[in-house]
This record gives sequence, C-alpha cells and structure tokens, in this order.
Amino acid sequence: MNWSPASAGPYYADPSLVAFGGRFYLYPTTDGNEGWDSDVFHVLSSDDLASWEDHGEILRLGRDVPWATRNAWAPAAAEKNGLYYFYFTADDNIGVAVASSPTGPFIDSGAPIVPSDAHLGRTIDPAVFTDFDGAAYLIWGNTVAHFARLNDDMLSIDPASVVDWEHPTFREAAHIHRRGDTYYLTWSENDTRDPSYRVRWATSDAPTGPWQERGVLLEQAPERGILATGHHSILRVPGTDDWVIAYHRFAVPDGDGFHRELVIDPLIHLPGGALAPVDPRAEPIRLTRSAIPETLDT
Ligand code: FUB
Repeated sequence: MNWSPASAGPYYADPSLVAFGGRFYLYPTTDGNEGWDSDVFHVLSSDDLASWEDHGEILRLGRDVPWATRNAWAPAAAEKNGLYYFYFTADDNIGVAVASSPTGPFIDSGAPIVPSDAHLGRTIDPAVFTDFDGAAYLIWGNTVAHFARLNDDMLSIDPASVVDWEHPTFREAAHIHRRGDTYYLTWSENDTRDPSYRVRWATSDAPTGPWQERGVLLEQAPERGILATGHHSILRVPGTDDWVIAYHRFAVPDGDGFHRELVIDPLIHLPGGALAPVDPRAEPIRLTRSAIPETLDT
C-alpha cells in the first residue's frame, strides 16, 4: 500500500527517533483526532531514514493498559540488555511497557512510572537519555521539566534524583543529547496548535544542568508553508558523527495542531559545539508500507 501522509493522513506527531540493531525506529503520537484523543500507539521503522514502514499497533490504552483509556501521547523508547522499554503518556500519567522486540508486543508494567500530580506541571512527554556510562534518565514535563535517574530495572525512577527545571519559554517536549563533553537540552516553546510552536536549546556540562540558554534551534518557515515546527527528538546516526532531528509540523498544505506530520532534518553541530539553526525542509517522511486501516482521520 503506497500513499502520502501529507494528503489525507494517517497523521503522526511527537516523534521519538531511535536506532536499535542497525535499524531506525520512530515512536510517535497517532494524530488526526480533535483534542489528540487517540488511545493507540504505532511504531514505524526504516533502514535509511527516508522510507518508513508502519508496523501497526504496539500498545492500546484500555485494552493493554488498564489504568488509562485516553490521550495516548508522545512516547519514547530505550533498549537495555536486549529488552525494549516504551515510555508513554496516558491521561496525564507516564507509563512504561516492555517487549523483547522494538516492534512489540509491549506489556504494560501495571501502573504509571510517574503518576499524574506527583510533580509540578502536567505529567506528559517522556524522553529517555542514556549517558556514556550507561546511566539512564527519564525526562518529562509541561511548564516544568523534570530529570530523574531511571533505576536499573528501567521500570522505576529514583525519587530522590528528581531535578526540576523551569524557564519562561519551556512548554513541553524536553529532550537531552550529548556530544563530547557537552549536554544539550532542547525543548518546545508555545502551543502545538500555534504556528509559532518552535524548539529552543541550552547546554550544560552535566545531564541535569544547570543549563545555559542558547536560543532558537528550529522554527516555522511560513514563506514555504511550514508552520508549528516542534516536539522533536535528536539522534546520532550510529557509527558516524551525523546527527538528525525528527519533529512535527502542521501537515502541508492544510494541517493544523491536530493534523501534524513528521519531518527529519540534519542537525549540525558547529565547530565549538554550537548548534546551527535547523533549516526546515518541505518533504515529510514517506510511508511505503502500512499496517493501518484507513480510518484514522476522524
Ligand atoms: O500530541 C499531544 C501533545 O501535543 C503532546 O504531548 C505535546 O508535546 C504536543 O505536541
């Protein structure tokens, strides 16, 4: 089955881009629902970052996650010792599910890893950062970002390790990557329904800050019809010093904050470590094979 996701969906947003075992995987929010009221997660995979296969459902709230039924948003994934951990937002809690394959099936851990209201701000938008020494961190939040050490089981956090971070521009989608001795914190500013939704960046010499703000990394290009560029993830292409940033934008030409599409652009680290502003390009990712019935655009 071949189609363009820019035409009539399916729509995906909030991409978490990772590489496992020589293949790329995208874990997104299933979009195209007024109010982002999806209850299902899919995974896409690719061997070249250009053509993507949709493997279909990997987790469904209610059926696979008994403690939540709505707002399946903004997942992230990590691998440890041959197991794959899938972190997801569900009704303003963060959950975690485990599988022996990146494409699932994922088994929910039974309860939120971060319950709603345990910390300041909304409990949404998990990301995982694994440092060079193997220490893994869970990052999440809306209006207040939180950084916490994941315990060895990857199914729980150390509550004593939680560091909060507030900034006037921080809305959501905090993400950390490291190149050399520099840690980069990137996040989304403004509302995902607003054309001005965009990504900012900061640096530190430690994974939980303090952070020095560095400016805007990615923003709309309205002259090309590109709006609301945000909720990203950043990946180093394994075995190289090439980096990419996956993000969403309003689907072109007629998308909005509930009809978003995925884009992957190069991310350039300049000599000295500064990030070059991302030049948003016109083409969304291409789905060449899909397991999805054509019923997602509600
Ligand atoms: O996709 C639902 C929500 O919209 C996400 O949790 C936010 O980051 C924003 O992209």
